[in-house]
Amino acid sequence: MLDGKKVLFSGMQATGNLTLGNYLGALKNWVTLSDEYECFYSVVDMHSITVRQDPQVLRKRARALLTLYIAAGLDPEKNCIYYQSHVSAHAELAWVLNCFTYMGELNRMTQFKDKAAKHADNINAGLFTYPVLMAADILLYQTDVVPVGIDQMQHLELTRDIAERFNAIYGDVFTVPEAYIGKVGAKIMSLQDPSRKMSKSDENPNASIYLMDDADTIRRKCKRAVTDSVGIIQYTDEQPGLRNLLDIYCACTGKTPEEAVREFDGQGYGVLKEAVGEAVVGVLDPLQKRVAELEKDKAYIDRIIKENAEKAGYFASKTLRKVHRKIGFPDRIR
Ligand code: ATP
Ligand code: LTN
Repeated sequence: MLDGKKVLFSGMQATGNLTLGNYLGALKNWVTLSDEYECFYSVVDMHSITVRQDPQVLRKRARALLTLYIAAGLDPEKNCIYYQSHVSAHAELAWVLNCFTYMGELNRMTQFKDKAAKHADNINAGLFTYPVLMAADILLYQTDVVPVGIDQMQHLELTRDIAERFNAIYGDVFTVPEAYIGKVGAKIMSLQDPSRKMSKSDENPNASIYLMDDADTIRRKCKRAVTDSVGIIQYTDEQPGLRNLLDIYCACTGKTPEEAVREFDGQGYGVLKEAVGEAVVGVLDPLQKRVAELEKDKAYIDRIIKENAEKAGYFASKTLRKVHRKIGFPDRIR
């Protein structure tokens, strides 16, 4: 609880270009929830370096992501939008939590297994302990709720286990957080292989719709989306490509799958694909315009970055001090 409100924390990595999956699965829900909670939205740039990054590109992407948070509708005067690397308490708490996390637990993380397979030449310790830094992000702010896509559920469970383990030894130090998974758009699949999630690190550019794709590109990608040979528009697991298109359509229009199926009853896939393209353009076009507007106002964004890092740092250091005291680190002499 902060100022009588429950606390929400979430973050995204500044790696690759954001996809429609990131927007519908995470960012869109953040905006919906932002009135109800005291919110911390971090650009988790420290997580990004678990795979190699070009320094200039990383800096640019981090700023673009922070700008996007605001463009998506998060008011930075009310929500704490900041860079993880500006608040050193994240790294400090992560170290402590490393000592309360087991190798076996980290070994089971599917994201680690996927990323290790993908980056076999750079399986660094940071990639392995990535979920511990994520736990630190969340626990530092005494977070109640964490809105994420389904793929992050395993990390959330681990965070809860670490918090409970710590609390069992030292008393109630951390709030044990709950995940918030949105009803629609929780897992948007690749347009080229509907058995895999849409991902910003996919090598095939046609597999993902990027938030900054222009209208024609979006329409073309929807038109080329892999479907099936059944030829009937229905919402079923047996037609995963079609189901994904309907999910995208519903997440963009606010309709239910039943309504969408009724709307396209008896029509061909081409009609649906076209409608999906238009629905996505309808969501992304205004978003891109707001990004362009915000990018012009450098001083405003700079002020947000500075003030919010201070605000986050203030709350984070409170928890960190409590942790230090509980585990027996000597008091500072002031
Ligand atoms: P990468 O593919 O490079 O690992 P990513 O696209 O999964 O990255 P993240 O930064 O790991 O991106 O995720 C940011 C947020 O977006 C998380 O909350 C995650 O659950 C959500 N998310 C990512 N991909 C999807 C998707 N396809 N559908 C729904 N939500 C998603
Ligand atoms: N691991 C997450 C990003 C992330 C995060 C967090 C999400 C880092 N720290 C804290 C929610 C809360 C991802 O890959 N999507």
